[in-house]
Amino acid sequence: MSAAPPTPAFLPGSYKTDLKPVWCAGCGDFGVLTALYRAMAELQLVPWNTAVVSGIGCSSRLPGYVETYGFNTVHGRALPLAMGVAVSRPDVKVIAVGGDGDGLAIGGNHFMHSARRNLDVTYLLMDNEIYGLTKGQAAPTTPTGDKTKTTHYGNPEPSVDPCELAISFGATWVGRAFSGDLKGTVELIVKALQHRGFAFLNVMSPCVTWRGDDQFKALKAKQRPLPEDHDRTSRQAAIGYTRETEFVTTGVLYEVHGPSFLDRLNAVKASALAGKSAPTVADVIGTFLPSF
Ligand SMILES: Cc1ncc(C[n+]2csc(CCOP(=O)(O)OP(=O)(O)O)c2C)c(N)n1
Ligand code: SF4
Repeated sequence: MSAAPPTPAFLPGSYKTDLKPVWCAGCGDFGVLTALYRAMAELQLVPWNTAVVSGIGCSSRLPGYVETYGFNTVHGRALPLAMGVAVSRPDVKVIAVGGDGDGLAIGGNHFMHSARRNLDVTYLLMDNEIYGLTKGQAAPTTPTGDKTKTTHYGNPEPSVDPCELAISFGATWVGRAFSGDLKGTVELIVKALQHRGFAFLNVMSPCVTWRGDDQFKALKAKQRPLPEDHDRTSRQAAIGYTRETEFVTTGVLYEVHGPSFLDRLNAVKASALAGKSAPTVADVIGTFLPSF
């Protein structure tokens, strides 16, 4: 008789804290939290070697609900803090989370440069196309023409596609998920966490209070998976799935491998210790470790 499989050390419930989420009933952020618990359990992430970092917003409350080290920082500043943790404690898995306002408006500069640096951070953007916590103002991802608390006659501004921005600035892993699709979101968070370097997952996460039930229904109706033959190493192919209006295509849009920020810093350290004035490109590439 074969032996029973060993019980995993961490179950999804192991990552729950005593805090009860205060999100509105039906908020998409519940789906992201559940998916994160499951993904962490699948990878057996060790709580005391994991840090979840956020800015300010409804979505940014998430670190309080995850049994790891956590920071609920300042609006728009999740990524600078995540960078500090990542470079000072390379042994810690760093996960940054937050809303579209937090990450693309006030924190937009940090988002771009984290992607450019290929920072060793997994970034989960919980995109509800609105400022939720502050009661429904238009955000950078609010579609043009949509009525919000601050755009009574329809949003006159063009919106930004977070995945397009991440790819343009050099992120090495970019995916899109929908929090109403739990299984798909778990799979994508697992893949994002396994990537070495900046992994950006834009999770469409409905705000039932300020965008109404329609947002959930519209996203569900528009969701479709990437075709099997999608070339995820092609920027052009990936960009083709951004700024979509008819569909919300979910999956890994883009994935390439290259030196991460820590790899580059390690190359600088090695050069300095060897008495060289600066690392050569070969020094940096030589330290490159492929993603597992
Ligand atoms: C420096 C600063 N500016 C503005 C605010 C007010 N503020 C708090 S949360 C927020 C936006 C929240 O929207 P988002 O980041 O999209 O997250 P959500 O609440 O939708 O999850 C704003 C403008 C703040 N707390 N600090
Ligand atoms: S206001 Fe919107 S984003 Fe905030 S908890 Fe409620 S449903 Fe979620």
